[in-house]
Amino acid sequence: MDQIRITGLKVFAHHGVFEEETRNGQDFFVNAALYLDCRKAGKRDSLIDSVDYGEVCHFITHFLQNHTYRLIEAAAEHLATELLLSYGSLFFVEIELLKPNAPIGLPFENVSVAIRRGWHTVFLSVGSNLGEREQLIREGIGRLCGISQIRNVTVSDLIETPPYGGVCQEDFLNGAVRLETLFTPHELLDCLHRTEEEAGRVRTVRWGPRTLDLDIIFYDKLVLEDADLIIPHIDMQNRMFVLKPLAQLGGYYRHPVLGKTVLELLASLTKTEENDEKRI
Ligand code: A4P
Ligand code: MG
Repeated sequence: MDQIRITGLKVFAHHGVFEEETRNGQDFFVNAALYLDCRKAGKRDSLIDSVDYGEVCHFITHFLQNHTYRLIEAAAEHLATELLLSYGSLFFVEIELLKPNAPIGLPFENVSVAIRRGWHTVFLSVGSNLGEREQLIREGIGRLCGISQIRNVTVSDLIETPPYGGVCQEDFLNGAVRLETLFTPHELLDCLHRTEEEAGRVRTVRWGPRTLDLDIIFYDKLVLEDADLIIPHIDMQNRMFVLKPLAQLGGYYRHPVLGKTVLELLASLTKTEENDEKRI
Protein backbone atom coordinates (compact mmCIF):
# COMPACT_ATOMS: atom_id res chain seq x y z
CA MET A 1 0.00 0.00 0.00
CA ASP A 2 1.08 3.59 -0.64
CA GLN A 3 2.67 5.57 2.16
CA ILE A 4 3.43 9.14 3.12
CA ARG A 5 6.51 9.18 5.30
CA ILE A 6 7.53 11.82 7.82
CA THR A 7 10.98 11.48 9.37
CA GLY A 8 12.76 13.29 12.16
CA LEU A 9 9.96 15.61 13.27
CA LYS A 10 11.32 17.32 16.38
CA VAL A 11 8.88 18.03 19.22
CA PHE A 12 9.72 19.52 22.61
CA ALA A 13 7.38 17.80 25.08
CA HIS A 14 7.03 16.57 28.66
CA HIS A 15 6.78 12.77 28.66
CA GLY A 16 8.66 10.64 31.17
CA VAL A 17 8.56 8.62 34.35
CA PHE A 18 10.72 11.08 36.35
CA GLU A 19 9.33 14.28 37.81
CA GLU A 20 12.07 16.44 36.24
CA GLU A 21 11.15 15.09 32.81
CA THR A 22 7.54 16.20 33.08
CA ARG A 23 8.67 19.52 34.65
CA ASN A 24 11.53 20.49 32.33
CA GLY A 25 10.62 18.73 29.11
CA GLN A 26 13.01 17.46 26.40
CA ASP A 27 13.27 16.87 22.66
CA PHE A 28 11.45 13.95 21.09
CA PHE A 29 11.66 12.89 17.44
CA VAL A 30 8.90 11.26 15.43
CA ASN A 31 9.05 9.08 12.34
CA ALA A 32 5.63 8.32 10.89
CA ALA A 33 4.40 6.25 7.95
CA LEU A 34 0.82 6.94 6.87
CA TYR A 35 -0.69 4.11 4.81
CA LEU A 36 -3.30 5.27 2.33
CA ASP A 37 -4.25 5.02 -1.31
CA CYS A 38 -2.39 7.82 -3.15
CA ARG A 39 -3.57 6.83 -6.64
CA LYS A 40 -6.40 9.38 -6.97
CA ALA A 41 -4.30 12.24 -5.56
CA GLY A 42 -1.48 11.22 -7.89
CA LYS A 43 -3.68 11.11 -10.98
CA ARG A 44 -5.56 14.34 -10.24
CA ASP A 45 -2.70 16.20 -8.59
CA SER A 46 -5.12 17.32 -5.86
CA LEU A 47 -4.46 17.65 -2.13
CA ILE A 48 -8.11 17.02 -1.29
CA ASP A 49 -7.65 13.37 -2.35
CA SER A 50 -4.65 12.89 -0.05
CA VAL A 51 -3.58 13.74 3.48
CA ASP A 52 -1.83 17.06 4.03
CA TYR A 53 1.54 16.04 5.56
CA GLY A 54 2.08 19.59 6.84
CA GLU A 55 -1.18 19.42 8.76
CA VAL A 56 -0.23 15.97 10.09
CA CYS A 57 3.11 17.33 11.37
CA HIS A 58 1.26 20.08 13.25
CA PHE A 59 -1.27 17.52 14.53
CA ILE A 60 1.52 15.31 15.90
CA THR A 61 3.31 18.29 17.46
CA HIS A 62 0.16 19.60 19.16
CA PHE A 63 -0.80 16.14 20.36
CA LEU A 64 2.57 15.43 21.96
CA GLN A 65 2.74 18.91 23.50
CA ASN A 66 -0.80 18.92 24.86
CA HIS A 67 -0.62 15.51 26.55
CA THR A 68 1.77 14.13 29.14
CA TYR A 69 2.51 10.41 29.32
CA ARG A 70 4.91 8.55 31.55
CA LEU A 71 5.84 6.08 28.82
CA ILE A 72 6.76 6.66 25.19
CA GLU A 73 4.70 3.50 24.53
CA ALA A 74 1.61 5.33 25.77
CA ALA A 75 2.40 8.51 23.85
CA ALA A 76 2.86 6.52 20.61
CA GLU A 77 -0.26 4.40 21.23
CA HIS A 78 -2.56 7.37 21.80
CA LEU A 79 -1.02 9.35 18.98
CA ALA A 80 -1.59 6.48 16.52
CA THR A 81 -5.23 6.14 17.60
CA GLU A 82 -5.88 9.87 17.29
CA LEU A 83 -4.32 9.99 13.81
CA LEU A 84 -6.45 7.04 12.63
CA LEU A 85 -9.61 8.57 14.10
CA SER A 86 -8.91 12.04 12.69
CA TYR A 87 -7.82 11.11 9.15
CA GLY A 88 -10.45 8.78 7.69
CA SER A 89 -8.43 7.89 4.59
CA LEU A 90 -5.66 6.24 6.65
CA PHE A 91 -5.73 2.43 6.81
CA PHE A 92 -2.63 2.01 8.98
CA VAL A 93 -0.03 4.18 10.66
CA GLU A 94 3.46 3.36 11.84
CA ILE A 95 4.81 5.60 14.57
CA GLU A 96 8.35 5.61 15.88
CA LEU A 97 8.86 7.87 18.87
CA LEU A 98 12.50 8.54 19.76
CA LYS A 99 13.83 9.94 23.01
CA PRO A 100 17.56 10.64 22.51
CA ASN A 101 17.98 12.46 25.85
CA ALA A 102 16.29 9.89 28.08
CA PRO A 103 17.84 9.99 31.58
CA ILE A 104 19.69 6.68 31.41
CA GLY A 105 23.05 7.77 32.88
CA LEU A 106 25.06 5.88 30.24
CA PRO A 107 26.33 6.88 26.81
CA PHE A 108 23.74 5.88 24.20
CA GLU A 109 22.62 7.10 20.82
CA ASN A 110 18.86 6.75 20.99
CA VAL A 111 15.94 4.94 22.51
CA SER A 112 12.62 4.57 20.76
CA VAL A 113 9.36 2.69 20.50
CA ALA A 114 7.90 1.70 17.14
CA ILE A 115 4.31 0.57 16.64
CA ARG A 116 1.97 -0.19 13.77
CA ARG A 117 -1.78 0.33 14.26
CA GLY A 118 -4.73 0.34 11.91
CA TRP A 119 -8.23 -0.61 10.92
CA HIS A 120 -9.13 -4.30 10.80
CA THR A 121 -11.97 -5.83 8.81
CA VAL A 122 -14.25 -8.03 10.89
CA PHE A 123 -17.29 -10.19 10.19
CA LEU A 124 -19.64 -10.97 13.06
CA SER A 125 -22.54 -13.33 13.40
CA VAL A 126 -25.50 -11.97 15.36
CA GLY A 127 -28.44 -13.89 16.78
CA SER A 128 -31.36 -13.65 19.18
CA ASN A 129 -34.20 -15.97 20.22
CA LEU A 130 -35.51 -14.29 23.38
CA GLY A 131 -37.65 -11.15 23.77
CA GLU A 132 -38.00 -8.50 21.07
CA ARG A 133 -35.44 -10.20 18.85
CA GLU A 134 -35.17 -7.67 16.03
CA GLN A 135 -35.13 -4.68 18.38
CA LEU A 136 -32.43 -6.31 20.53
CA ILE A 137 -30.28 -7.00 17.47
CA ARG A 138 -30.77 -3.49 16.06
CA GLU A 139 -30.01 -1.86 19.44
CA GLY A 140 -26.90 -4.02 19.89
CA ILE A 141 -25.61 -3.07 16.46
CA GLY A 142 -26.53 0.57 17.16
CA ARG A 143 -24.35 0.44 20.26
CA LEU A 144 -21.42 -0.86 18.20
CA CYS A 145 -21.96 1.95 15.66
CA GLY A 146 -21.63 4.50 18.50
CA ILE A 147 -18.12 3.34 19.47
CA SER A 148 -15.38 5.51 17.98
CA GLN A 149 -13.01 2.56 17.41
CA ILE A 150 -15.61 0.97 15.12
CA ARG A 151 -16.55 2.33 11.69
CA ASN A 152 -18.22 1.42 8.37
CA VAL A 153 -20.75 -0.98 9.89
CA THR A 154 -22.96 -2.86 7.40
CA VAL A 155 -25.65 -5.35 8.30
CA SER A 156 -27.13 -8.23 6.28
CA ASP A 157 -30.81 -9.09 6.14
CA LEU A 158 -32.04 -10.78 9.31
CA ILE A 159 -33.36 -14.28 8.73
CA GLU A 160 -35.52 -16.62 10.78
CA THR A 161 -33.68 -19.91 11.53
CA PRO A 162 -34.49 -23.13 13.43
CA PRO A 163 -32.33 -23.76 16.51
CA TYR A 164 -29.01 -25.48 15.83
CA GLY A 165 -27.12 -27.58 18.38
CA GLY A 166 -29.67 -29.90 19.93
CA VAL A 167 -31.16 -27.59 22.60
CA CYS A 168 -34.98 -27.43 22.33
CA GLN A 169 -35.76 -23.70 22.11
CA GLU A 170 -37.49 -20.94 20.11
CA ASP A 171 -36.44 -20.07 16.55
CA PHE A 172 -33.65 -17.53 16.12
CA LEU A 173 -33.35 -14.33 14.19
CA ASN A 174 -29.84 -14.29 12.68
CA GLY A 175 -27.73 -11.91 10.67
CA ALA A 176 -24.18 -10.92 9.84
CA VAL A 177 -22.29 -7.69 10.36
CA ARG A 178 -19.24 -6.34 8.58
CA LEU A 179 -17.27 -3.60 10.30
CA GLU A 180 -13.83 -2.07 10.65
CA THR A 181 -12.23 -1.67 14.03
CA LEU A 182 -9.13 -0.45 15.81
CA PHE A 183 -9.72 -3.01 18.58
CA THR A 184 -7.53 -6.09 18.93
CA PRO A 185 -9.48 -9.39 18.78
CA HIS A 186 -9.68 -9.65 22.58
CA GLU A 187 -10.68 -6.01 23.01
CA LEU A 188 -13.41 -6.60 20.44
CA LEU A 189 -14.59 -9.73 22.29
CA ASP A 190 -14.84 -7.69 25.54
CA CYS A 191 -16.79 -5.03 23.67
CA LEU A 192 -19.18 -7.67 22.27
CA HIS A 193 -19.66 -9.20 25.71
CA ARG A 194 -20.54 -5.77 27.15
CA THR A 195 -23.01 -5.25 24.30
CA GLU A 196 -24.59 -8.66 25.01
CA GLU A 197 -24.82 -7.81 28.71
CA GLU A 198 -26.55 -4.51 27.92
CA ALA A 199 -29.12 -6.53 25.98
CA GLY A 200 -29.81 -8.43 29.22
CA ARG A 201 -27.94 -11.58 28.19
CA VAL A 202 -27.62 -14.16 30.96
CA ARG A 203 -25.36 -17.16 30.30
CA THR A 204 -27.02 -20.34 31.57
CA VAL A 205 -27.21 -23.20 29.05
CA ARG A 206 -24.40 -23.54 26.48
CA TRP A 207 -25.99 -23.05 23.03
CA GLY A 208 -29.21 -22.15 24.93
CA PRO A 209 -31.69 -19.27 24.49
CA ARG A 210 -30.23 -15.75 24.44
CA THR A 211 -31.39 -12.15 23.98
CA LEU A 212 -28.29 -11.32 21.96
CA ASP A 213 -25.32 -13.34 20.75
CA LEU A 214 -22.42 -11.70 18.94
CA ASP A 215 -19.68 -14.01 17.66
CA ILE A 216 -16.52 -13.08 15.76
CA ILE A 217 -16.38 -15.03 12.49
CA PHE A 218 -13.37 -13.45 10.72
CA TYR A 219 -10.83 -10.83 11.81
CA ASP A 220 -8.80 -9.92 8.71
CA LYS A 221 -7.10 -13.18 7.72
CA LEU A 222 -6.08 -13.86 11.32
CA VAL A 223 -5.88 -17.40 12.65
CA LEU A 224 -5.98 -17.39 16.45
CA GLU A 225 -6.67 -20.00 19.05
CA ASP A 226 -6.45 -19.51 22.80
CA ALA A 227 -8.56 -20.24 25.87
CA ASP A 228 -10.97 -17.34 25.25
CA LEU A 229 -11.09 -16.90 21.53
CA ILE A 230 -10.96 -18.95 18.35
CA ILE A 231 -10.83 -17.11 15.00
CA PRO A 232 -12.14 -17.95 12.43
CA HIS A 233 -15.17 -19.12 14.43
CA ILE A 234 -14.61 -22.85 14.94
CA ASP A 235 -18.02 -24.08 13.72
CA MET A 236 -19.06 -21.43 11.18
CA GLN A 237 -18.70 -23.76 8.18
CA ASN A 238 -21.39 -26.07 9.64
CA ARG A 239 -23.93 -23.34 10.37
CA MET A 240 -26.44 -22.29 7.74
CA PHE A 241 -27.56 -19.44 10.01
CA VAL A 242 -24.01 -18.00 9.89
CA LEU A 243 -23.13 -18.65 6.23
CA LYS A 244 -26.35 -17.41 4.60
CA PRO A 245 -26.28 -13.84 5.94
CA LEU A 246 -22.47 -13.77 5.76
CA ALA A 247 -22.64 -14.55 2.04
CA GLN A 248 -24.58 -11.31 1.53
CA LEU A 249 -21.75 -9.19 2.94
CA GLY A 250 -18.64 -11.19 2.10
CA GLY A 251 -19.43 -14.02 -0.32
CA TYR A 252 -15.96 -13.95 -1.82
CA TYR A 253 -14.12 -13.67 1.51
CA ARG A 254 -11.81 -16.68 1.73
CA HIS A 255 -11.57 -18.69 4.96
CA PRO A 256 -7.86 -18.51 5.92
CA VAL A 257 -7.71 -22.15 7.12
CA LEU A 258 -10.24 -24.02 4.97
CA GLY A 259 -9.19 -22.13 1.83
CA LYS A 260 -12.78 -21.79 0.56
CA THR A 261 -14.85 -18.66 0.06
CA VAL A 262 -18.00 -18.12 2.10
CA LEU A 263 -20.07 -18.91 -1.01
CA GLU A 264 -18.17 -22.18 -1.51
CA LEU A 265 -18.68 -23.12 2.16
CA LEU A 266 -22.38 -22.32 1.79
CA ALA A 267 -22.66 -24.49 -1.36
CA SER A 268 -20.89 -27.43 0.41
CA LEU A 269 -23.16 -27.19 3.45
CA THR A 270 -26.29 -26.94 1.29
CA LYS A 271 -25.21 -30.09 -0.55
CA THR A 272 -24.49 -31.95 2.72
CA GLU A 273 -27.85 -30.96 4.18
CA GLU A 274 -29.67 -32.00 0.97
CA ASN A 275 -27.93 -35.40 1.03
CA ASP A 276 -28.81 -35.82 4.74
CA GLU A 277 -32.48 -35.08 3.92
CA LYS A 278 -32.47 -37.64 1.06
CA ARG A 279 -31.08 -40.30 3.44
CA ILE A 280 -33.93 -39.64 5.94
N1 A4P B 1 -15.32 -17.68 22.04
C1 A4P B 1 -14.35 -18.38 21.40
N2 A4P B 1 -14.26 -18.00 20.13
C2 A4P B 1 -15.19 -17.02 19.94
C3 A4P B 1 -15.55 -16.23 18.81
N3 A4P B 1 -14.97 -16.38 17.62
N4 A4P B 1 -16.54 -15.29 18.97
C4 A4P B 1 -15.62 -17.88 23.46
C5 A4P B 1 -17.14 -15.14 20.19
N5 A4P B 1 -16.83 -15.87 21.31
C6 A4P B 1 -15.86 -16.81 21.18
O1 A4P B 1 -19.59 -18.03 24.15
C7 A4P B 1 -18.75 -18.77 25.01
C8 A4P B 1 -17.32 -18.30 24.88
O2 A4P B 1 -16.84 -18.59 23.59
C9 A4P B 1 -17.13 -16.79 24.98
O3 A4P B 1 -17.07 -16.33 26.29
C10 A4P B 1 -15.79 -16.60 24.26
O4 A4P B 1 -14.71 -16.51 25.18
P1 A4P B 1 -20.94 -17.48 24.70
O5 A4P B 1 -21.53 -16.62 23.66
O6 A4P B 1 -20.74 -16.92 26.05
O7 A4P B 1 -21.78 -18.82 24.95
P2 A4P B 1 -22.62 -19.60 23.92
O8 A4P B 1 -23.05 -18.65 22.84
O9 A4P B 1 -23.69 -20.34 24.66
O10 A4P B 1 -21.63 -20.64 23.36
P3 A4P B 1 -21.07 -20.65 21.96
O11 A4P B 1 -20.20 -21.87 21.82
O12 A4P B 1 -20.49 -19.32 21.62
O13 A4P B 1 -22.39 -20.88 21.15
P4 A4P B 1 -22.64 -20.22 19.79
O14 A4P B 1 -21.60 -20.73 18.89
O15 A4P B 1 -22.79 -18.77 19.93
O16 A4P B 1 -24.00 -20.90 19.43
N6 A4P B 1 -29.15 -21.75 16.34
C11 A4P B 1 -29.54 -20.81 15.46
N7 A4P B 1 -30.43 -21.10 14.49
N8 A4P B 1 -29.04 -19.53 15.54
C12 A4P B 1 -28.11 -19.17 16.50
O17 A4P B 1 -27.70 -18.01 16.54
N9 A4P B 1 -26.73 -19.90 18.37
C13 A4P B 1 -26.30 -20.85 19.19
C14 A4P B 1 -25.20 -20.52 20.10
C15 A4P B 1 -26.86 -22.21 19.17
N10 A4P B 1 -27.83 -22.42 18.14
C16 A4P B 1 -28.24 -21.46 17.30
C17 A4P B 1 -27.68 -20.17 17.42
MG1 MG C 1 -21.55 -16.84 21.34
